[in-house]
Amino acid sequence: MNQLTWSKLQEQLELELCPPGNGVFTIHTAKEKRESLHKKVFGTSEGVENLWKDSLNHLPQSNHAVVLGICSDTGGGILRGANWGPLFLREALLKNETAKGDIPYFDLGDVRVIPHLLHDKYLNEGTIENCRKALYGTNDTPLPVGPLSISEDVASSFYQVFPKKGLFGIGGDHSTSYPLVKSYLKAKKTQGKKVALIHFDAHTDLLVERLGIDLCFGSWVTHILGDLQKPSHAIQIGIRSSGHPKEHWEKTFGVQQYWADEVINQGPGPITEKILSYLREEKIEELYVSFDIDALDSTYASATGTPEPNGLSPHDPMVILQDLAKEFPISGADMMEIAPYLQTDENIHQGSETTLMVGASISSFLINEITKWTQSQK
Ligand SMILES: [Mn+2]
Repeated sequence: MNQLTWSKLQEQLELELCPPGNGVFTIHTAKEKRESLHKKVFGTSEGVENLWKDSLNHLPQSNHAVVLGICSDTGGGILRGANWGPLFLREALLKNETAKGDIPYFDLGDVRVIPHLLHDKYLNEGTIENCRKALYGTNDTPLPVGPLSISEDVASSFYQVFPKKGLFGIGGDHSTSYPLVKSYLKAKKTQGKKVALIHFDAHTDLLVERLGIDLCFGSWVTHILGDLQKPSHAIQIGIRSSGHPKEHWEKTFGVQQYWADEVINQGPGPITEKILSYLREEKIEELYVSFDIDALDSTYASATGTPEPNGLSPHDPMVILQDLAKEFPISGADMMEIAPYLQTDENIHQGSETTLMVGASISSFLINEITKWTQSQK
């Protein structure tokens, strides 16, 4: 069954991905930021393509969390700009790392993104052929072309070859969690592992479709529920912007929700206790954490497509995550919807720096937990 070998996967990664920070197709925009990232990762900003390919040789030996950037915001649609999340968040993560070699994760690189595409199922054959030529130089390949399709191809191959490694995805709009979570859940099912999804967000992301599109930032959760053992293994925290009350979502979809006002009024401790006792009861073994930065109040997270007031403080998810992780290992996670060029609130001075700083501190925690889990796997 497990026919995919590391050398095949390596070929696939070299075709479907590009060096970290290069996922947005541009020459000049954010060039300095990109070069600065490359200096931190590779020690130079020259010849990065080859240095990145060489770096992939070390993946099998790595016992760190593996980072994958998905610079796509095609699945968003209110205020765009989350395509810059992977470059800027990495920069924020490495702010204090000066010399090459201190990077606290293994960087797989970025998905090669054609910014007009989403998923291959929305494309006709002619477009797929053209885009294959553009990305891979030939039409004679079965490789996918849309960012969600490429991401799912990469992540599912990754888990086939490395079932004991964990991915940390950087989006991207929240639709880019769909391929990450989908492939994670399928891999865990194959391994016979019982897992839960801990989803921080101001929104439920539980539309069936939005304007006819089923895989977008507002609907991705709906389409992974069937891959959980029970829909109640999806636990959503921080919800506050919704056209329906909590009961509607819990009854219609079977998910569990803790709205932002519950977390604020009861405190993160008691909420975590409830989640923990449910996870114990259900004999959950591992967690995937999907974090939409808009779960945080807009004073902390203004650089995002749909900032929302009355949200969590950065302290709340940290308390919840730290307490959950003491008992349930986090074996996969992502940070979504950070749009560093968006300055959505003029009253917040340097809003994108704040957003990146809090996004980086939560991401560091999650990356570190995935690394701990990886190192516990024998
Ligand atoms: Mn979301």
